Amino acid sequence: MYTRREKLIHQVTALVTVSVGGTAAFTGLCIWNGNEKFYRDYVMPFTRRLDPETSHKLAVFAMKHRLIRKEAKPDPETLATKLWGLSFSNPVGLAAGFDKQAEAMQGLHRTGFGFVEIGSVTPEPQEGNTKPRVFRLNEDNALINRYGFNSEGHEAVYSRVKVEGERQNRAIIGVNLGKNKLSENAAEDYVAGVKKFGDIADYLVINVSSPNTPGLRGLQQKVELESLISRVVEARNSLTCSKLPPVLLKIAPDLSLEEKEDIASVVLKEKCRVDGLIVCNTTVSRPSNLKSDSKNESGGLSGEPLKDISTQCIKDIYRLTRGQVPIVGVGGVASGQDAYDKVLAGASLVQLYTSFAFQGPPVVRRIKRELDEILRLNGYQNVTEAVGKSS
Ligand SMILES: Cc1cc2nc3c(=O)[nH]c(=O)nc-3n(C[C@H](O)[C@H](O)[C@H](O)COP(=O)(O)O)c2cc1C
Ligand SMILES: *[C@@H]1O[C@H](CO)[C@@H](O)[C@H](O)[C@H]1NC(C)=O
Ligand SMILES: *[C@@H]1O[C@H](CO)[C@@H](O)[C@H](O)[C@H]1NC(C)=O
Ligand SMILES: CC(=O)N[C@H]1CO[C@H](CO)[C@@H](O)[C@@H]1O
Ligand SMILES: CC(=O)N[C@H]1CO[C@H](CO)[C@@H](O)[C@@H]1O
Repeated sequence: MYTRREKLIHQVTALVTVSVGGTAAFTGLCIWNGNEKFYRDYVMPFTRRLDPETSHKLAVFAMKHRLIRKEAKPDPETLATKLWGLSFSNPVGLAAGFDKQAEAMQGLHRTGFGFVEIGSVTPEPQEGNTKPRVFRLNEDNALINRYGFNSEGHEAVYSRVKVEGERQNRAIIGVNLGKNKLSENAAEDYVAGVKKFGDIADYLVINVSSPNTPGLRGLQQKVELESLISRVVEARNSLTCSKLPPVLLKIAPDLSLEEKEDIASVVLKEKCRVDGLIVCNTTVSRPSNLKSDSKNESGGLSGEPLKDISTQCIKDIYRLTRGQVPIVGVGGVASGQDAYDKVLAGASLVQLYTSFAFQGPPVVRRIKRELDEILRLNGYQNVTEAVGKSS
């Protein structure tokens, strides 16, 4: 019989040998017993010493081989959410970019996420930018990335999603569609994605995340947007599968009010009527209070510094779309209160990435527990009742 402390030491030793011993020793993570403190005090400080891309790979590896305990407790009734004909047992999803190649969906599902968004996936395989391309801003609880959409391409990713889709107890899977860097025509790449993944994705995502194309302003930009979205919606409507997947549009936080108004007015049009908006992507802005050395790296900033920017963006979009288009709120969610703030601002579901990178799997359970408590405390029977209550 081991004491608690001996067990911990054993766990830490097993984990530390990862750096030298490779995969076998990595099973040290297996012993994880759902202990938030263990993660906070040992696992995450350890992974923080690795370069962030390696630590991301290790995390995907752990999830892929399901080196985590299955969340045994069923989600509380308060967190159950129905949207697009799908039944989410909880509204906390994993944002795009963590499981880009769809390798770890089952492990992520077992961790307790209510849904998992894979990708971005581009039609053809592509390498992305040169390394280093991810930076950890430890003092700011933030990341900067300029991955540049490394993707194994439609074919490879499709075959994995298909396997997951045929499982009994499977994750709700969103597929985030990207465009190839060298592609001349973004709409064509998205349409190809709709055709490829339409029959197996629970929802599809396209992005208009680029803040603004220089030289393309006002009316012209709006016309472009309209043409892009209508082509994607039309491609979805012509699918022959039994259930048409909802199409969501992901937007950047770095939009002027005018650009937000344009997007809102476009998506409310009949032929551009998307089923949801994901608000938001990373920001190219750099809030002046950033402390970490890497703050001057170029790329998209995520995590805590994005939190309030994102919540404000959700409020704006909820108001501009008059609550008629469901919103997935994402950006700096790291606690139940953060998730609740997004819901009050107008989000029906939330997603996270950076807090998962910093805190590991226990963050999911904690957010769910806290959100459940906060909802009850405020007299809400479920998440849906609280949507948009602060807007
Ligand atoms: C390393 C990294 C890679 C990402 N890759 C993608 C991507 O491929 N496609 C995408 O739509 N969003 C991507 N994102 C953005 C996230 O999905 C999310 O919108 C953003 O990080 C804000 O959430 P967070 O503050 O919880 O991280 C990425 C984010 C990070 C940190
Ligand atoms: C949330 O509560 C409302 C009642 O306020 C109810 O109509 C709805 O069905 C509930 N949603 C879920 C998913 O249970
Ligand atoms: C998100 O934002 C980054 C810059 O912050 C941009 O490079 C990227 O194209 C955007 N879109 C997606 C889907 O990530
Ligand atoms: C992954 C992906 O396709 N990202 C694209 C998002 O949209 C902008 C244009 O609005 C492109 O520049 C990105 O490449
Ligand atoms: C992209 C960039 O300018 N990087 C610089 C950020 O600042 C550090 C020092 O803090 C430099 O080493 C980088 O070259």
